Amino acid sequence: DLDRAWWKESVVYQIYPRSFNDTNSDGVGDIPGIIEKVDYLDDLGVDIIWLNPVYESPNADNGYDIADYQSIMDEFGTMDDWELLLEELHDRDIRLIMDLVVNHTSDEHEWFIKSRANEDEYRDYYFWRNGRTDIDGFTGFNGPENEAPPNEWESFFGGPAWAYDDDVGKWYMHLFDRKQPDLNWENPAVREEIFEMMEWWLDKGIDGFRMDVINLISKPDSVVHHDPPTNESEMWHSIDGPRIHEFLGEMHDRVLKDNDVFALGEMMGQHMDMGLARSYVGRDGPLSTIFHFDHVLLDNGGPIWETKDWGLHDLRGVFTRWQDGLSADGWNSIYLSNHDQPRLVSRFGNDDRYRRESATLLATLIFTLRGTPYIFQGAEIGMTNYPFESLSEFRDVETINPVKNALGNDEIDSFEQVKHALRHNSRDNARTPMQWSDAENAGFTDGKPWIGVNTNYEEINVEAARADPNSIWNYYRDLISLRDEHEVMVYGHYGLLLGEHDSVWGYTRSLDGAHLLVLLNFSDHEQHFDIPDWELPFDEQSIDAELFVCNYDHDVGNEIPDRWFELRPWEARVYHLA
Ligand code: TEU
Ligand code: CA
Repeated sequence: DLDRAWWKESVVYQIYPRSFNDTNSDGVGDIPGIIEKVDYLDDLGVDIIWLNPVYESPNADNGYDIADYQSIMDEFGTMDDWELLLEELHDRDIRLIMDLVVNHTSDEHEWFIKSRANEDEYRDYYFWRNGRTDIDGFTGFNGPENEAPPNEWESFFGGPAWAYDDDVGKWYMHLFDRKQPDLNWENPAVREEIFEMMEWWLDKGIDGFRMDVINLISKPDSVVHHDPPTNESEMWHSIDGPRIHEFLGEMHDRVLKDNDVFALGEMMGQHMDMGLARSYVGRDGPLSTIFHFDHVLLDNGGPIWETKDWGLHDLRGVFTRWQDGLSADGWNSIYLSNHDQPRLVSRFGNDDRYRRESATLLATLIFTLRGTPYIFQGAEIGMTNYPFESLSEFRDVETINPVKNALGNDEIDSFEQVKHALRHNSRDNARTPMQWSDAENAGFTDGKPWIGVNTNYEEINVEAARADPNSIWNYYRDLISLRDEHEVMVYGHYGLLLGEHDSVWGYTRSLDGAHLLVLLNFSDHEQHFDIPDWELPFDEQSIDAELFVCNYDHDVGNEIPDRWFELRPWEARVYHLA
């Protein structure tokens, strides 16, 4: 019993509309620009589009600060444009999931405006709390003199997680930017509004939601009940908070259960317990699958200007824990990049000498682990990080705010000091425009792009990639169609091989007597190794092996050479055995 679902068999393509394709020359991508590219998406072979927020927003956090959940941002087009996009996608059997951002709204949302105006009904839509006056000389928080925020929580974007409002005379909580006040899910009226809004979108015909930071919606008791001030570490109790199962369960019963939807939850935190993970996405859980952060926190985690070393052991360890943890119950999401992360080939591969090889190796990983695979726009042509030279080139609050704060309080001396870390970590690496061709601005816009186009667009672009049979693009396309044809790629059981190897990640996937043998060389050097036969779930003498996928010229033959292998730098090889 495979516990089949269409969203398990699908490949997701993520579109960041602002940077995808601009049709009216204002330098900002738009929905008509996506419509222009639906044939491109269809050609690539993807099954689901995840669209980053396109709702009305003042764009303090590029659409993650929503002012109206039921209308389209002017810059991106109209509701008619959006409806046409849905129709064009559905005509090609491509499904659409929308971003659901309901941990917070914009401070320009009607609910917040009414809440701030002290309208009774809306007062408790957000968390309004009194400041602290019990600490001497505690100023500088943009509140009244000698008043500190209700507690020491820090926003994920730097600075206190509370902002003072003069009219109300109280502080409101914002785990992200001050223009993103957190909604109070304790209030049943808030939940009702959200569920109705979700139903409204489902009635329009969408196929599911990607739920932004959805495991933050239940806040710790200290804030809910406004106990005396609490310490900073308590803010982490917002992650998987006390009523999270109750809230998601209610959403499931009320909205998700009766619709055949893909419910994808983004879940902050690190090292989630596997029992907890199964409670979210297992057979009886409210969600289909989640995004966890374990692998993307390997190389950072502190301030944005710090990086940490990681090795293959760490990366393989993370994925193996999740593969094993959800093998019998639940379903994984396999992503190596998105709009919040640097480019995958720059981060996990070698974007210089082995750009093609390492980008295709990473694609092999994404499509051969067990779970739903995600492509963030541009990954399919091996787009790289951007060589930022000054702070003025950045657009992202999560980069700019903390760096400005740190410069202000002398935590860092200069931009130069943090330049290399920002080039590595900043979310803006992912947000530079899609490179369509070698025309000016990479064919993204005829105007002035809202953020710089990577200077390598003359070499790295869709047009060039499609024309080259050995390109990263064609490799993605082949893997997507192979996954359609071979069930073992979707449902096969994951078994780790060579668990101690420093550079090679090996595993098998097995389903009903069919096996894949996946070998990935995560290094700039040749690797020679053999696989002990007791590690293999099959007898290689009595089984027919076929070289199924390889990111080098196929001159290695079909045989599995007595379990003795030589892999070239960043070589990826997949054998199919039956
Ligand atoms: O992301 C949550 C989140 O944790 C990131 O902002 C995180 O800080 C980053 O990945 C680490 O570099 C979601 C959205 O994906 C993001 O774009 C929004 O800014 C954020 O929520 C607030 O809505
Ligand atoms: Ca535009």
